[in-house]
Amino acid sequence: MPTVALPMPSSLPVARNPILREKTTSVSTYCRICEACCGLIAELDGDRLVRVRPNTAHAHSRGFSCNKPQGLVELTYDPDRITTPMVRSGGPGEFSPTTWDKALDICAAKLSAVRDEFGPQAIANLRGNPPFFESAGFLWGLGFSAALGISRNYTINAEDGASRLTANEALYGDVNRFPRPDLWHTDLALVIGANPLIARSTRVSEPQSREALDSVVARGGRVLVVDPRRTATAERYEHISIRPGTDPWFLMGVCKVICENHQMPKLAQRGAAISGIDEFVLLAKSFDLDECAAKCGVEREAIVDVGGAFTKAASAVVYGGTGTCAQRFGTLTNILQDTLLALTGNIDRPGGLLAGWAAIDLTPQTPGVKSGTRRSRAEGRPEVGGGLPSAGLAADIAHPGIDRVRALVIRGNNSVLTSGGGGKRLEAALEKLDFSVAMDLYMNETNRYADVLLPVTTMYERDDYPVTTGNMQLRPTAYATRAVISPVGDARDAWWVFDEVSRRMGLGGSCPDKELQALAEARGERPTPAEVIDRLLARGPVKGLTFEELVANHPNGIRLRDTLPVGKLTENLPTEDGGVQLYSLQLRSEVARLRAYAEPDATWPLRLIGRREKGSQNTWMHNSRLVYPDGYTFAAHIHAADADACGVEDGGEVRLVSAAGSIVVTVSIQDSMRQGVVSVPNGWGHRGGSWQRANAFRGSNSNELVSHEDVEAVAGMSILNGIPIRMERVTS
Ligand SMILES: Nc1nc2c(c(=O)[nH]1)N[C@H]1C(S)=C(S)[C@@H](COP(=O)(O)OP(=O)(O)OC[C@H]3O[C@@H](n4cnc5c(=O)[nH]c(N)nc54)[C@H](O)[C@@H]3O)O[C@H]1N2
Ligand SMILES: Nc1nc2c(c(=O)[nH]1)N[C@H]1C(S)=C(S)[C@@H](COP(=O)(O)OP(=O)(O)OC[C@H]3O[C@@H](n4cnc5c(=O)[nH]c(N)nc54)[C@H](O)[C@@H]3O)O[C@H]1N2
Ligand code: SF4
Ligand SMILES: [Mo]
Repeated sequence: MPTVALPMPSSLPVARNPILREKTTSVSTYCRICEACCGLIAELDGDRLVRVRPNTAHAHSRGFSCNKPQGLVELTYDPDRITTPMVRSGGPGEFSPTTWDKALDICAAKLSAVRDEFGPQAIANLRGNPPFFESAGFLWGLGFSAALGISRNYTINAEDGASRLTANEALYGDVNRFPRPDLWHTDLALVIGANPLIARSTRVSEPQSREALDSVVARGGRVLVVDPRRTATAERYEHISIRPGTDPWFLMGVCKVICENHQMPKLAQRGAAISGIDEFVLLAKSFDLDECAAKCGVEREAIVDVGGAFTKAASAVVYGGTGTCAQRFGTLTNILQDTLLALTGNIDRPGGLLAGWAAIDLTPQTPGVKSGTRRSRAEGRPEVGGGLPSAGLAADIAHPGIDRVRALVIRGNNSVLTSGGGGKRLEAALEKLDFSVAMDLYMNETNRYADVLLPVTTMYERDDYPVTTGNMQLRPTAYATRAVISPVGDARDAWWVFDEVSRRMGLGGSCPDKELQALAEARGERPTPAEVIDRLLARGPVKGLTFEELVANHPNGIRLRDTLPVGKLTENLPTEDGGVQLYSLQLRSEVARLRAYAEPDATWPLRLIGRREKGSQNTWMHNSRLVYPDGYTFAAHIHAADADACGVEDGGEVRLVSAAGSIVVTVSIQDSMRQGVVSVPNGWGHRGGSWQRANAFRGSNSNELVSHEDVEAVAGMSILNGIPIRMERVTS
């Protein structure tokens, strides 16, 4: 791995030195709400955070930030936030305040009791999205699980990107071989099932996703956006409207066009070594272009055009998102995304797909990690990349047996609203636990069933370094932050909570670095997150970098490289012959399934898809007045022709019905919608959380329309997009 010398203290204009914090009102920090992790300047009045703004000089975000961090300033001081430890004093959601000491003792005693009687497998973690961006909580969480012997981790991966991981396994032999699209140097970008102008970045950490895509066009290239809805991203570039859930037909059509071009064999040789190419070419050629076009609802000419564009482009990438993961053929779609790049020689090549690179890279280094070697106990859902599907948790708690889940450690998760088809089932199951503890900013629809609720810090109240997103950056940088304010009320950091509970259980601290822990304990102290970060930095490719050095001397971060390394993505591939596998077992089984799949009959004429609104963050930004002003209306977007067919007018109410359930929503007629498609924002349906504004907005939970049983075949992902539904007018 190349070594990078530490640049001199920032050559970029320095905002304000945080060391001078007491005397100034502006300090540098960074946002940890989503993958982008943008640099921010926080304006303080004493110890009170007043405002945040983008850091125009930041090496990573270069002046971008959205409105969410300002929304989080409001949430930090929100009276609805939980800032005192609480214990259950009655039914769900009924809590009384207590002290940290008492709350931690209860957690230690109850977890010990379950562990002593039923063994560590009776305790499980339930982790949501926000904990991914909190490095110390992430690291101490690993240490906590190791100390207690917890091996069951339920996560939101099966609603997010598990099928990307199973595609990595099919193609590169390892769920952790993660390709990153070299957006800054490519000549052609196909954005499929993603909306980076609103969601900013997924599976990459790139605040400037719009500028990156604009740069493709500026270089004379093209940006093609495949989406059933004319999103902000589709609007800005070239839109290809597709029928939801049919992406493999579109991508296979594109592959066929590429394979039929006589230049293809020569093109394929430009990139990494590929296996199964002849077999794949035969398969692609066996598809009929007219059938592909009919199935995906994209004109044949458009498919031919895209195939031609990939053949001609000097370099090309595909950028996929949740729209292509959380659907019926998620794994196959992801496999085909990379396949068309393999066919055109764009794997492990500048401007194509490359491996990530970071000063701290925590990607597991064990080669050949497979999915599904472990499964959820009751329903046999696959574990992918260390995560069991949160939708499988309810059955693992409720289904009788000696190996039931009996205790749960919940952190930053709201699966009652976010897991596919599992919400009500999970609510019933949570009541059957012997014990559960939750760490959150709010009491939400899920943790209101916990026995103990622990108030944890917001990103403004803790030190951090982007440990988990570093490897996702397209232009590697390093930066860190100290907490910019003291915790509000009694809020404490999650890492400290983990450490306290494992110590009180008599199992030692939860610091993941045992050597460091021993050294600190010899001094009568406990190790800090900054010390762990320093040790991880010291093991990385950048020499001389420390947490304090970054905080004190590099408030705008440091640029480490302008490019990602070439050759690393396919270096020592743990596949049979070391090549990228184009004709994997997964591809073959999924193509057979695709061909056999019959769309449901006319009882279900419409298809449901999700929508991420500007400023939303899954379930938890709805209490912010800035992001969700008073006039906000929760609405399903529909096409005018579908409204006519249903006899509903703009602003009217409809019942959306799927085979799994039904919800009532207000409709908004939008010309951005494709006919036959209904789009409903995800993460709503608040009831019973402490967030009163969120509860007051009328909003339904689209996951009630998601099937619990009918899941994606390889990764076990919930099918959240392309759900067959019908729409009925509600007459009051
Ligand atoms: N239908 C449908 N369902 C979906 C999706 C979809 O597109 N459509 N998207 C899926 C995706 S991609 C994801 S990632 C999941 C998200 O699913 P979840 O992670 O379950 O939900 P979130 O709303 O992100 O956050 C959960 C909780 O974290 C808390 N929180 C916020 N900040 C912090 C913090 O700093 N520390 C702690 N401890 N807690 C904090 C919030 O208050 C909230 O209660 O939803 C999935 N569900
Ligand atoms: N504002 C905002 N930003 C967010 C979040 C948020 O909740 N709000 N959540 C964050 C999280 S946790 C994540 S994982 C990322 C997700 O990042 P993205 O995946 O980029 O986010 P989405 O907006 O859900 O984009 C999915 C797109 O797929 C389209 N789509 C739906 N079905 C299909 C289909 O069958 N085929 C195709 N081709 N397209 C389809 C949808 O119309 C939508 O435009 O965003 C992050 N950023
Ligand atoms: S894009 Fe994501 S990381 Fe950047 S400011 Fe918005 S929420 Fe924060
Ligand atoms: Mo996500």
